[in-house]
Amino acid sequence: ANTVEEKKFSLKEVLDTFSLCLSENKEVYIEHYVEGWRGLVRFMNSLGSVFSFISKDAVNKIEILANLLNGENGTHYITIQSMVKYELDSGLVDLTQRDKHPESGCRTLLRLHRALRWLELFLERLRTSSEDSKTSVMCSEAYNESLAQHHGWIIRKASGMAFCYLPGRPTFFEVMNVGTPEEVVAMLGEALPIISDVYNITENVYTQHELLQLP
Ligand code: 1PW
Repeated sequence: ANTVEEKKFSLKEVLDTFSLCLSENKEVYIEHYVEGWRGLVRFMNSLGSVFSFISKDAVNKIEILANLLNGENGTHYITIQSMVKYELDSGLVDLTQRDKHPESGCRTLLRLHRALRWLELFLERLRTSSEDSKTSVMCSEAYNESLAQHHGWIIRKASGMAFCYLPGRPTFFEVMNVGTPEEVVAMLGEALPIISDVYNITENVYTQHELLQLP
């Protein structure tokens, strides 16, 4: 009977997905990166409808990458490294302004990459927070330190408003569905180095190819 029962969502499984992202020689698999993001979106949606505004753009970008991966040139989209090489070599990236290739894999993944930094900073704050810490404050601090620098003021305002609707720390920990607060903290301690690894490797690839400012 358990097989038909809908599997309970756990943030641990989502974060585990990111550990599958890294190949032996530290390349980042787009398949698992996208899968990790699908999980994060499910998590965001479970926080309430205010967050569907935030997740909507992520969903759109996830689909763009999934389509490239499943498309006729999909073999070039196995890893972030192979995607960057392929798109640059084939002139498929708009480097100075959005023009012929408004939805290149490189510029699309860059947006998720920046958002992953936000997630990393936010989860690190949650991990080291005390019982009376405010999730909305931790979330906006993490946002201001990272993603906000790439957003115009309308999105910044809207995001700031959405953060105010985040559930408090106890509920937030429950929604993660990992276990006791101590278990959540331990899980985050294991997951964060992996997310940070994926982030740093991607950041290096983008830095090497001077792609961090793609329009
Ligand atoms: C609690 C879990 C938190 C996970 C982090 C989720 C990040 C979601 C991204 C926020 C998106 C806000 C609205 C969209 C803005 C877009 O303009 C922007 N997209 C992103 C992902 O920053 C830039 O994309 P664009 O307009 O250049 O295509």
